[in-house]
Amino acid sequence: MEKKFDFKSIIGSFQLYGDLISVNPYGNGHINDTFEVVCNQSGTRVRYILQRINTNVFRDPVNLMENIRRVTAHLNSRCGDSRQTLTLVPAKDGKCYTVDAEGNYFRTYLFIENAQSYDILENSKQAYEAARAFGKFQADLADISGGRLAETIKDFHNTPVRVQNLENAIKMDKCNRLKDAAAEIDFVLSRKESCGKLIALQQQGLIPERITHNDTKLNNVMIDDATQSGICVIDLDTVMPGLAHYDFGDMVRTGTSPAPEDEVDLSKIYMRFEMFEALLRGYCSEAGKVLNDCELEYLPFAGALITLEIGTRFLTDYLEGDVYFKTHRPGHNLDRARSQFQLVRSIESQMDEMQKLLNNVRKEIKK
Ligand code: ADP
Ligand code: GN1
Ligand code: MG
Repeated sequence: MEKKFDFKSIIGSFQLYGDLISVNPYGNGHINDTFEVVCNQSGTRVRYILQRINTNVFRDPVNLMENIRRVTAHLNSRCGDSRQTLTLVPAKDGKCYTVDAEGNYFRTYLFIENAQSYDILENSKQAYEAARAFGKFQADLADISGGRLAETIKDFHNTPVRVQNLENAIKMDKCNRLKDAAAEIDFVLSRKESCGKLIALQQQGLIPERITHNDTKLNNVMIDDATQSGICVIDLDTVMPGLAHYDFGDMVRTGTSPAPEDEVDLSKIYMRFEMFEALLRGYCSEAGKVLNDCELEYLPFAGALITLEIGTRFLTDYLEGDVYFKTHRPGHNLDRARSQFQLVRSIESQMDEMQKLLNNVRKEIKK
């Protein structure tokens, strides 16, 4: 990581005790900078997670942190276990973040020990558990008090707006990359009509706004090493009003393929039906009680839509010159877009079976 920060002073401004031993980059996130901080507290090695908020992406870090403060306080009042809810370490001035001399915003969380987040799920038990944790998260936040949470990114899951952004990027072709992406552009534009489906259902009053996580990538849930249960939902920057489908859809995108998000060998990318089933059952075991019939009906569709949407965002970023997502090689965003579209194909081809399974699960919930 080429950026240099004055970690001693940043960490010194939080209510952390003991001697700082090390600070190292941590995790595989595409947006924020995450660091593992190790301190020596009277002979005990204690770890924390320090994050620099990406303010190019999150323009209003103060309201973002206020959302996170409210959400973690609410979850903590439900279950006071510091391994099951992220715990913010306060700064010495009482705020839940600090700003360094260069204007970078940092926050610190207690480190959740003896648990992992997985980029690729290894088995259907993990899928069930991760989805159950996200479903519980959604259900637990249904009665958060204090007014509507701030929208940390406007139109974050507004798929028609995401397609419009792609069309703008096509018109500009700033980096002369259009020539490499014709097939991918066709792929999105040929599905344009279905992109507004969920928003239309919401406008018709058939599906309600809820508090959703909006970034339910499967590596945003910690799985306990000993029990393999999904213990804690993390990465709370995008917790805000949304639709249940945004969360379930992104779980299908990230939890069903055996290959990574940027796999270049497209033959390795497909939706494992047993993982879809585990996600659906895990999610519904907690959220099923609150979802209405129309919400349930569109869960399989959400898997295809959100995968198409994130692929569209990768493609747009490729055309715009890789300005949003962190990239690690030339063409990285285009590779990511291609892999997402391959997964969309696979999800679409299994839609009938997904719908059949959904009907069974729905009957089980109603019993
Ligand atoms: P990003 O927004 O960049 O994805 P995350 O908040 O998801 O950042 O953090 C990146 C990674 O750091 C996670 O995938 C997880 O492995 C690890 N991580 C984040 N918070 C904690 C925590 N409190 N305890 C342990 N590991 C954490
Ligand atoms: C980003 O922060 P991270 O890596 O969990 C992105 C998500 C995308 C995801 C694709 C704020 O998530 O929307 O789905 O990359 N987060 C933001 O991997 O844009
Ligand atoms: Mg993350």
